[in-house]
Amino acid sequence: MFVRFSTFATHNKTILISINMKISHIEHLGIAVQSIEESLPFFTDVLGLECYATEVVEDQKVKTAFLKCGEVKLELLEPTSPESTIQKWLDKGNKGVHHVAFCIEDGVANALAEVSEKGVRLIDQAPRKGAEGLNIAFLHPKSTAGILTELCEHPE
Ligand code: CMX
Repeated sequence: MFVRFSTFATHNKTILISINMKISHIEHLGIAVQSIEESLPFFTDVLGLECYATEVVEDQKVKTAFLKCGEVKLELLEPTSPESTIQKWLDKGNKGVHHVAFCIEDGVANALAEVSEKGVRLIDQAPRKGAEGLNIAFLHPKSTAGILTELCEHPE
């Protein structure tokens, strides 16, 4: 584990903040759609991205379609039930980018402990299995600048 320090000046004071977790890249953007079938042609036929996999994630009540855009993936999320968090979000008039997922190099569990220590509200108290077999955990948008944030890592 390594420690970095973030510094910023405020009210003429410099504050040192230690950061142990390391984000390597944005793993994917989650995009909520009512219908993958209707939404996919924009990404494939207009943007020219390749849809390389679809998967139903039962416990999240979603069907997903994955597209590759360089190192970053787009994850289209279609609700499979009225109780799906995605359906509830769409029903409130939202659509488009639903969450941002960051790839953590040195463990989601460690990162959860670190961000929790800094006062961030956790949705998942411990990593769980997500789409594509990744270990994932969500942070609540009320403490992440309004962006539903996912931390994820590839299993060993
Ligand atoms: N982005 C930003 N804010 C969001 C949000 C999102 N995607 N979803 C909800 N919110 C906000 C709402 O706007 C609301 O704010 P206000 O109180 O100001 O209106 C607040 O969060 C609470 O929202 P809610 O509608 O009452 O919904 P819930 O509390 O029932 O659930 C959340 C919200 C984020 C806890 C829930 O959606 C969750 O647990 N998400 C993580 C899991 C998930 O999203 N799974 C689907 C993807 C699965 C996958 O990728 O495989």
